[in-house]
Amino acid sequence: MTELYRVASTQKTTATLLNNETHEKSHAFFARKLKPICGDLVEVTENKAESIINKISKRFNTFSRADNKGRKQHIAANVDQIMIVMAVKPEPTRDILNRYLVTAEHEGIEPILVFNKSDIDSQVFINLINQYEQLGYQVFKTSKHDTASINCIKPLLKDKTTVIVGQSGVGKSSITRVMMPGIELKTGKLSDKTGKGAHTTSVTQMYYDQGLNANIIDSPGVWEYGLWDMSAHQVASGFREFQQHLGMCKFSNCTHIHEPQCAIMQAVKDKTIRENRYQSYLRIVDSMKYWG
Ligand SMILES: Nc1nc2c(ncn2[C@@H]2O[C@H](COP(=O)(O)OP(=O)(O)O)[C@@H](O)[C@H]2O)c(=O)[nH]1
Ligand SMILES: [Mg+2]
Ligand SMILES: [Zn+2]
Repeated sequence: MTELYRVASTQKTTATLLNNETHEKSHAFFARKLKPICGDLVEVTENKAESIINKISKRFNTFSRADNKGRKQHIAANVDQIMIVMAVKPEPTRDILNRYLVTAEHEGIEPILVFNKSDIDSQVFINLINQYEQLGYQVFKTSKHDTASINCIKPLLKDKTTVIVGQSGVGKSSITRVMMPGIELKTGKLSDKTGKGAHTTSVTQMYYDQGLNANIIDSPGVWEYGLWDMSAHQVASGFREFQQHLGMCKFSNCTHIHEPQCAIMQAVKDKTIRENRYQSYLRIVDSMKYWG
């Protein structure tokens, strides 16, 4: 009988594994060309004293980002949800949130938006919260001083694998501590200011919480999040409210930037698409030129 394991973290040629049934921790070697990532389901061969990963199961999706050349770099596999934590302090930028949402739409990862530190100012995010709720996203307002506000999220995590992202200091550890008292997220030190340090992949780590039968994947440094080289069409289809208008532009290859009779630009005029989302779309598409 082959037992299945889930990769909790990887080092150069070894991986920390969690038994898929018992959740017991173990370690195994892998051949470099195999390239397992956090969240992978793997088969292991016991070889004298060593365990070796011999097979990676087909991934149903990946959570990825751009490497420093704009190529898609896989961070974690088989992810159900992404919990995007933002706070009154430090203030988030809208484009980062939208970039995460584009990835989520692409990979079929369910986003959960969390606006934390509401005790400092409960009004500042009202517009943002309303806007994203209207788009159909699950949005929560939390404070670490209000356990009930955090406990509202707990049922969503049950039996799932969730990636948690957010700028350092927004309260990821604080929130996780309330929802999953048994685990302690590591503090990730990055090798450079951009957060794109060489060690970024190796600190991505999956934790199992018995209470919720849930995994949480912490990937410190993902906050400076860049999308890999995508076409305008791919970016547009990652904006949920654009989807119903796509295919209705005069030109089938419309980038929705300057073309005449563009259904997206018309929808912005008609206010069925918010100006700030469209402007964010333009900036994201524009940023793709750096990957040229
Ligand atoms: N006022 C306030 N402070 C918070 C809240 N959540 C976290 N903090 C504080 O923010 C700092 C960073 O929190 P931490 O959980 O380590 O953030 P992380 O870097 O995202 O894991 C700590 O000093 C926390 O006590 C909150 O809801 N309200
Ligand atoms: Mg932390
Ligand atoms: Zn168009």
